[in-house]
Amino acid sequence: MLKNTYLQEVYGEASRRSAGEKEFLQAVLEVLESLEPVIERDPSYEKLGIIERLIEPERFIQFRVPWVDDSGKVRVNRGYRVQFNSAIGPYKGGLRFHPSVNASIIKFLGFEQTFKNSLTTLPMGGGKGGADFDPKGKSDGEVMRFCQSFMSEIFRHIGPDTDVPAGDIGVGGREVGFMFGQYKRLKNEFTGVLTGKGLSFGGSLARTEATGYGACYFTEEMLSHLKGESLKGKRVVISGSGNVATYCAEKLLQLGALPVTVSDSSGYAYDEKGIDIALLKQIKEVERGRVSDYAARRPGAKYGENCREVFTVPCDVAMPCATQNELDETSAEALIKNGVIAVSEGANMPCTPGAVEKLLAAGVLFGPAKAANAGGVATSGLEMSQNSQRYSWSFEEVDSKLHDIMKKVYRSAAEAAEEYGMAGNILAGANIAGFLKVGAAMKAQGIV
Ligand code: NDP
Ligand code: 2IT
Repeated sequence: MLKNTYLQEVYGEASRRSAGEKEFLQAVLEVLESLEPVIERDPSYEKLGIIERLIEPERFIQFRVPWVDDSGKVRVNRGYRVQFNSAIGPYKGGLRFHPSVNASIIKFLGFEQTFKNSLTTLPMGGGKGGADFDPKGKSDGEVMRFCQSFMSEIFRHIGPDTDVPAGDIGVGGREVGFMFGQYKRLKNEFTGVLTGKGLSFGGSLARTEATGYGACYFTEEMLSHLKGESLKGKRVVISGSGNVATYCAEKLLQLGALPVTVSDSSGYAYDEKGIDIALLKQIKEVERGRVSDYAARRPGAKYGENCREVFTVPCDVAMPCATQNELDETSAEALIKNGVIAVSEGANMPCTPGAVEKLLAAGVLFGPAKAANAGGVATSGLEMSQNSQRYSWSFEEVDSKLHDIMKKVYRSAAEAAEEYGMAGNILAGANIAGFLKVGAAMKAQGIV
């Protein structure tokens, strides 16, 4: 609930203008709630219309993506790119290919990305894009033709100093490779216009691992600072079984924790011995299979058909790594009842506002997405640096920079929370810290 009348008016106008864009408005409201003390302390934000400008994308592009399927039939999808905010650097953010993609989803992700990128300490503005294309069940040829058609439109809007897309749900190394090839062909330029590229053509070591690893580094910092604890020996419930979930599980095992679940939209696997990473990668990355295959092939693992029930599995820490609004109040209640001490968001906005409220009220540590999962885009920023230098760093160098960045992300969120009288509220702290840098840059650059 907003108490500040200026912010109430801004949110009222946003609700009118973006009526029906439920995920976008949810993300905006959460940020505005955190910014109340900041706006009240410094009236110039209001006078300069910083918040009104911050919630309105600089540019929103929607386009037709026609492609031909294997049977020769022409298909049409809808493509998007939102260029949300370029105050602190070129637009930067992933592309999502999933049937649920629409303007609201793309705008919520682009809005969040602006704050997340600011928190990384690197010079990147906020952007996001994607299409309502479903790569599931498509052949490599179909995916390639779709990616080429998608790039044939967005190539004119992006560039290594303008806007640098990457992966997200449904977009991994294969899709980035096809899109990079088409960009290079259209522009006759070999530049770092996308991140998450293959290692043989400019990709960064540790980018694949970065989001999951980074989420663990962040959670470790939060547990240590606020509870004097570590991940060692903790049972962890993970949702999702894609890029973020897989490397989150891998790092947890390295840190001596026990990840006991993975899920997809069809169900979840409970593996009390701890997730077998080699088997998970074989099924998900090589065979493009399902969590049900994992459960069937892993002795002792159990399978449940309702993916939301993954959060009923008892754990010390939960790391939702699948999609937005997957962890609701019922899931939060189940986690609290089972004694969870921390929830860290690997996915973007996986916890509903009601769930967050319940977790905070119960004293559960909460690592918000824009801080906890910032390691992916941070390492994309490191990939951009390596591309500009025409050089590449070792895995250890990149991983150690990532680790350092995640500590800084945590520290700046924790310090901002303290500074504004909300010590321990890392959600508010991350929103405030992310905002302060973007807000200062916007003030300095005049009315644009
Ligand atoms: P992947 O495509 O690799 O994996 C997505 C996973 O989430 C799959 O297991 C998928 O299951 C599951 N999932 C997707 N939609 C739903 C749904 N509606 N209900 C239940 N499960 C679902 O994507 P990523 O691992 O890259 O992304 C996961 C999350 O992390 C997203 O929120 C993304 O925005 C966020 N993120 C990703 C970053 C990255 O670097 N990749 C960086 C920061 C955040 P199924 O196969 O059944 O669809
Ligand atoms: O949500 C995200 O931060 C991502 N999908 C990663 C974006 C990127 O540019 O690496």
